[in-house]
Amino acid sequence: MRLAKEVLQGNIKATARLIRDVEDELPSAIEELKALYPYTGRSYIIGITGSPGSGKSTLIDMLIDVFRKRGKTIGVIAIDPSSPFSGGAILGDRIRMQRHATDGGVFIRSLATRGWRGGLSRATANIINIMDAMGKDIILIETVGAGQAEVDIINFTHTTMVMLVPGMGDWVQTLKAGILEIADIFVINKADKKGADELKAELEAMLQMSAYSPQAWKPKIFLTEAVNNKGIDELVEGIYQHKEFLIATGGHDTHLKERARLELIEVLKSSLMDHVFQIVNKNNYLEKLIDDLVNKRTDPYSAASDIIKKLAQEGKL
Ligand SMILES: Nc1nc2c(ncn2[C@@H]2O[C@H](COP(=O)(O)OP(=O)(O)O)[C@@H](O)[C@H]2O)c(=O)[nH]1
Ligand SMILES: [Mg+2]
Repeated sequence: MRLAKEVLQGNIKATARLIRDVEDELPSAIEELKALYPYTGRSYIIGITGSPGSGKSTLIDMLIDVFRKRGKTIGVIAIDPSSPFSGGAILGDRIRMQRHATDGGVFIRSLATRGWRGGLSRATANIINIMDAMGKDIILIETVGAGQAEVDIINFTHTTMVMLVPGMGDWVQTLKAGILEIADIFVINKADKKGADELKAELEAMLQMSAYSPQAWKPKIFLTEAVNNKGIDELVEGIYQHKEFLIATGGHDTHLKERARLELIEVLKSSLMDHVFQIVNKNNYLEKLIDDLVNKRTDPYSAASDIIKKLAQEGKL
């Protein structure tokens, strides 16, 4: 538990080391995570989802500035499909956020979307918890919102921002991914480009057609030019408004509960599967079952239930 202690003191080296150990799935990392858990649940978590190139990293860079001026410490987790399984900051993000690299109040990590045996959302949850325990006031998570795991990550965030840019392709793609429903705030970035106002009108019309209950939060729309540092203060105000709304309506507690539920289920799933694979890999049991399936001596439901019976017999359940 040596690392956990140092993480709690805000030690950057120890934190980076623990994140690496978590990525490498070292058993010792689990012990450190257990020791940190009581100190989690204090950060305000903000998700930014949008297509690659829409300007998420650029916006985060600007948001860091505003939050730092307000005295907040920041953690950033950039989840990037193009990033190799390295754990280091990927080049683009490193360039775009490098002016904060020497600021001890800012901690930036990139996560690859592939290579997570225990699942991307569990990996993200672990890294959120580490930054949270480290004492970061705000954690910003950048995702492209593509796979299911990335949509799941939204369950960890207090405020979810969906970024759009002028141009139909992006708009349709977002609709398809079904992430429209999860937005607390829409950010229309690259407002310097043609079509931003039309996109805003289109969005407004769409929101008007959606049936929000009177008590519910109605998504807000902000126009930004991240690269020119325009519209950022207004957006930050919008984030704070949503935060106030959450606190006033008890959504903050609901969020903690949902986060705890998701974490437990994720860990449960992967530990159960670990046990399952220990059993089925023994004596070629899995291969035998597959053979039985191919030869129609059994069916997937009966085979799965046989595996669960075996788990119980071996005292794993
Ligand atoms: N024209 C314009 N370009 C922008 C704006 N914001 C970001 N960009 C550019 O868009 C490109 C992609 O930005 P990046 O932040 O890496 O996007 P990400 O993939 O969503 O993280 C970069 O070249 C940025 O300089 C903006 O408001 N207007
Ligand atoms: Mg980026």
